[in-house]
Amino acid sequence: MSGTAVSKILFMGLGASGKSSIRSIVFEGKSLDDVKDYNATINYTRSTRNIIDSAFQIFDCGGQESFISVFVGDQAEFIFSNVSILVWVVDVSNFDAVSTSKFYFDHAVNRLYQYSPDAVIYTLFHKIDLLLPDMREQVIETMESFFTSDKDIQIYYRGTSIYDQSTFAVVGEMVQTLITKSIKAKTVSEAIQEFVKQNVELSGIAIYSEDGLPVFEEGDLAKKIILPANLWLTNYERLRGDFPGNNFKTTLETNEFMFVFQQIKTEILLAGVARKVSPLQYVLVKMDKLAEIVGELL
Ligand SMILES: Nc1nc2c(ncn2[C@@H]2O[C@H](COP(=O)(O)OP(=O)(O)OP(=O)(O)O)[C@@H](O)[C@H]2O)c(=O)[nH]1
Ligand SMILES: [Mg+2]
Repeated sequence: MSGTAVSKILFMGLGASGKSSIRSIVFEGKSLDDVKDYNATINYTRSTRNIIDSAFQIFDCGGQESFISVFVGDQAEFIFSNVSILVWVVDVSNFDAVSTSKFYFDHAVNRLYQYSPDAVIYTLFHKIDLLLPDMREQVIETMESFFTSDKDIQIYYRGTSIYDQSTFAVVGEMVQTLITKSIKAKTVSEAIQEFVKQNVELSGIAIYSEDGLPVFEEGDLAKKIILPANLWLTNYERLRGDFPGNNFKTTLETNEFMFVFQQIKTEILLAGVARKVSPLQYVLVKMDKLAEIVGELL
């Protein structure tokens, strides 16, 4: 990586749309309580993360118009260079602000295309919890057709809320695309793929960063792990305090599934899910084996 600048995830969007809430929940382990009050970001904040040998910067840009207009204006080259992912956050509950958001979105996309033509965009229709469940799909559809661009640039659309697992899922998706560039990540990913192929009773394997981001996911049911994994991570410190020692793992059974969680390094959680047709003991042995393989690679 030497010589090349660290790639950026750039959070932009109007004020109070939820950028800093998302950033501090998924990257800084903050709780919902911590982000209840709105504190406007002045200019921008910059932090660096390193997940599985891939370093990236997170820019959280203040959304007040006085700031955004400078970001897409005089500071554009600095802000929009070396960007891997632009995350454009739209507050879906604030209908009045949508056209202003689109106005700056267009400017931002032009700047992105100019300074980081290979970047992709995630447009988050955020605070989806504030819409009636019946309305959500249609609102997202309408917004999608509004937040388009004539530039040749990939735009993904997601409905998100800090009150469910959607923010972790979508940011995990982003981190997955960023880390696949590192050799270590490739090796781990191949090892998990191979393991899932050879052990069909495991229907999903996932590896989570300490913040609860799914950085590897393999198998049909891997996405089901996210909620239990985050609950587990939330309580891990306390559990660990009461039950010290190595090889600490827990299981969770639902009517249909069996989840196994195992911390392989302090900062990494390995989790697996199996349908309940397989005996638990068997699944535990398999997971031990996988923990050994992955532990050596990481
Ligand atoms: N209902 C709901 N409220 C949210 C959600 N996400 C954030 N909020 C609230 O909306 C407000 C947004 O605050 P921030 O995250 O600081 O907004 P921001 O986009 O960083 O704002 P600027 O820094 O001014 O650009 C806070 O009061 C949050 O509690 C969500 O998913 N649902
Ligand atoms: Mg902010």
